[in-house]
Amino acid sequence: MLPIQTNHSEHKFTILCIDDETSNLKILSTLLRGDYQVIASKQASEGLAKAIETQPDLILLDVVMPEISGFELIVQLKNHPNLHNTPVIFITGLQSPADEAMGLKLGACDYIHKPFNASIVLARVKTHLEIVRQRRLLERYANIDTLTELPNRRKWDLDTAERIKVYKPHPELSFVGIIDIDHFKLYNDRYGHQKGDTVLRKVSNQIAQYLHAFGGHLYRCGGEEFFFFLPTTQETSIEKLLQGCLQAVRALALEHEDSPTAPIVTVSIGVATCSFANAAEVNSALNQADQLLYQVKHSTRNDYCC
Ligand code: GH3
Ligand code: MG
Ligand code: MG
Ligand code: MG
Repeated sequence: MLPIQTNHSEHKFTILCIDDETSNLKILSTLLRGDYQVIASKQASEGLAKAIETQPDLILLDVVMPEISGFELIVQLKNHPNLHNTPVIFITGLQSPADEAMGLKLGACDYIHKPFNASIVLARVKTHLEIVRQRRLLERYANIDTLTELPNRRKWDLDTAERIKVYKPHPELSFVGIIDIDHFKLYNDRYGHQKGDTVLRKVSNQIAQYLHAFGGHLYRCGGEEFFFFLPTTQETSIEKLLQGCLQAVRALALEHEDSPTAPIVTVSIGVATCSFANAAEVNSALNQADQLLYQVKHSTRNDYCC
């Protein structure tokens, strides 16, 4: 996840300046380096390479350059999957409304005329970086469940799409699974919703930590239901790994006196293999995991099925 920077953060925003005139780069660097980390590039192609490599937070871009124009370069920047959200401000001697309109149409967030006024550049840079900060904050909150602080269902969908995108033929099989707390309604009835919330937090964080050690990720996808992704396990069999997961929850020894399963909080798990070839395959694996979870729920609970 992207870092969230604030004006007070020790980690400064990075600004990439691309301009074919050394004197412009020097003035911009001097102007900005007090508050920001500045990277400068005299050539458009080198600027693109630096943008890809450093993923700056903002790009200041000249238009008239010998090799590739700023108008051509912004198209490449906006087409790059890791840069399409990076704000670009044109700083240029081209002053006609038609040029300005073109720059904005191509995706620039702002357009500043040369010779530029230092205070105006600083003010506009600050404004656009504040928008960057707010967008990252929103992105982060959109992907996190506030109670458990685990990734949420939306993040599961995004990560699943990403896994499908990087799918290559003959992948190693990985696993998807569903975990559900046993007799949780009875827990709430006996101990109250607030203590229930605490149990949700403790149990889910324990499982997330456990799965993390095996390269797995846990997501809160329903009230007391969690999806997980787990890569192929080389050293440990999936059975052993799931037994370890159940044991990690039991080790918390959270009292649940009304549970017909055990006097402590337990969970049940359904797991299926998945190669992430396409969305239909993932859905089918999740359905299978759900059915296997259902089987556990209708036998002993506090167990897994795969
Ligand atoms: P089973 O073993 O079959 O899963 O039984 P269960 O009682 O856990 O299953 P059921 O689906 O009937 O109940 C789920 C309960 O989870 C009901 C609901 O009150 C509780 N729950 C869901 N979300 C939250 C939450 O955010 N906080 C708390 N405290 N309880 C929640
Ligand atoms: Mg120029
Ligand atoms: Mg449930
Ligand atoms: Mg339950």
